[in-house]
Amino acid sequence: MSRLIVISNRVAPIAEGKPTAGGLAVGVFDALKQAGGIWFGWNGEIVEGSTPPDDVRLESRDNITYATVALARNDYDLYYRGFSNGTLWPVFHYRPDLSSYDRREYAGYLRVNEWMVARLKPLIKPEDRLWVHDYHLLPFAQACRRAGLRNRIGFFLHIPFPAEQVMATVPPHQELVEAMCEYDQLGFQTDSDRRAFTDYVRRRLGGSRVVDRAIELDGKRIGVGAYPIGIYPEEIQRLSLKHSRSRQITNLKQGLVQRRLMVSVDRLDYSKGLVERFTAFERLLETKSEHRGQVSFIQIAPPSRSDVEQYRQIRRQLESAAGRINGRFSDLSWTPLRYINKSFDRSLLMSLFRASQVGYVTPLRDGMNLVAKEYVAAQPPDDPGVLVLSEFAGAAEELEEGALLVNPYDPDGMAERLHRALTMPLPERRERYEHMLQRLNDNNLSHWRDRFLHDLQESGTPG
Ligand code: ADQ
Repeated sequence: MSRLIVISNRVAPIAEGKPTAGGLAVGVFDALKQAGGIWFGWNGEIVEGSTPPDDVRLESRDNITYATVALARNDYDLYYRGFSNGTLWPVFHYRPDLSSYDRREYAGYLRVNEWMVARLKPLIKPEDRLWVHDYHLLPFAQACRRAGLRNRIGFFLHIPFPAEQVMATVPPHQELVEAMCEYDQLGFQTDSDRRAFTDYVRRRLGGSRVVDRAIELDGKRIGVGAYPIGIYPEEIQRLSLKHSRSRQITNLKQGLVQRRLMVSVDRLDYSKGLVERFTAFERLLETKSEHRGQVSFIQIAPPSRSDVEQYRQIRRQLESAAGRINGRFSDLSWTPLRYINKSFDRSLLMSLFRASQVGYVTPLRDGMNLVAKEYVAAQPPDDPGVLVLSEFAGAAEELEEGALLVNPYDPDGMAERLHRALTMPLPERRERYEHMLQRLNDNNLSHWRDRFLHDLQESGTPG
């Protein structure tokens, strides 16, 4: 079997042979371990100045070579903080109003992609397959081709692909999509994202033809598919049991007395709809007084990208909303909302999911949202909680029959759904849970990876 080379902006931390994060890290780690290969990307280090250090750090374990580079401060500002997170992230999450564009940042983005290719090239053999991840690296294949690499190259987008008119708000949109067409296989989280992409191509790239699960452009065929990323449900179930008798979870349960628990876990990001979620919770307490004193809502949201202004802003808004809600409704023995700005150990989070009656997952947009899937997998089968899920999370396409879907822009509608979730009878909860668990088992993380790698193998016309 040919080697697999994975390229992602960040290379996941290596801890006792297993990466600690979810999704990308775990899925990719397993694939690399099986096939043997290289995981290439930024190691998180920033070197002051504008000249990046050219050396690639190599570290091998578990059949994987981690090949990492540091970024120069200037490149970090232009490529990562600027174009990737200041321009692409908001637009791809349907927030062009929060996006800013600067030609220098875009030039830096293209330059860093080329610079990364130049670092990686000496490590590549002609028969290697390359699998590139996410929006930081849209032009990576184009840079590879320019550098003379003829390998098969696939790309998976972890975030949504926006509708054509929204994509068109990024000034170099056409260049970016043309660059994406240099891949042999493109993967999206959902069928809507795949359709948004092929729509763009059909309307804006002259001479292209969209055929069954592929695009034909300039005599080349590019595979285009939807590959919803999954989890390992059994692993989550096992993790959720690990802490169920720990002091932290026992104390939490005792502190709740008979109260019902609602849980949300996110990176602190405006795409996750936290302000709207808090507002809907407030609406619930306003309109359904029977829940006052009876329900506790824990929101865990460690800050991310705090050096981007929009993230500092959302943080301030949330602090103010949390203060208002608690000021309005708390009494001496009950605080309705616990808003916690730090990260937790994965197994503790899964135990928290297990201990709660409602998983409240309401992003304004999300590529997939693995928290929704993890919440379901962590539930006790005999007494499962209810998933309240935004219709704009990629996960809604798979979980629509089991979750209570909500529109996060409708606070009254969300409050009604929360009430329904908090009062749902056991037989209905079980039926919904079983439905969702079946879907998660049918499309677990190895399924996601194997389907993508299979289609990559069948795609393109390399050499
Ligand atoms: P993210 O936006 O980071 O990922 P998500 O999929 O919800 O979002 O979470 C990724 C992982 O991080 C999950 O395993 C979750 O448990 C963990 N996590 C989240 N918050 C945490 C916290 N406070 N403490 C500890 N762990 C936490 C991007 C896309 C998503 C897509 C994934 C994978 O934005 O839409 O689902 O990639 O493709």
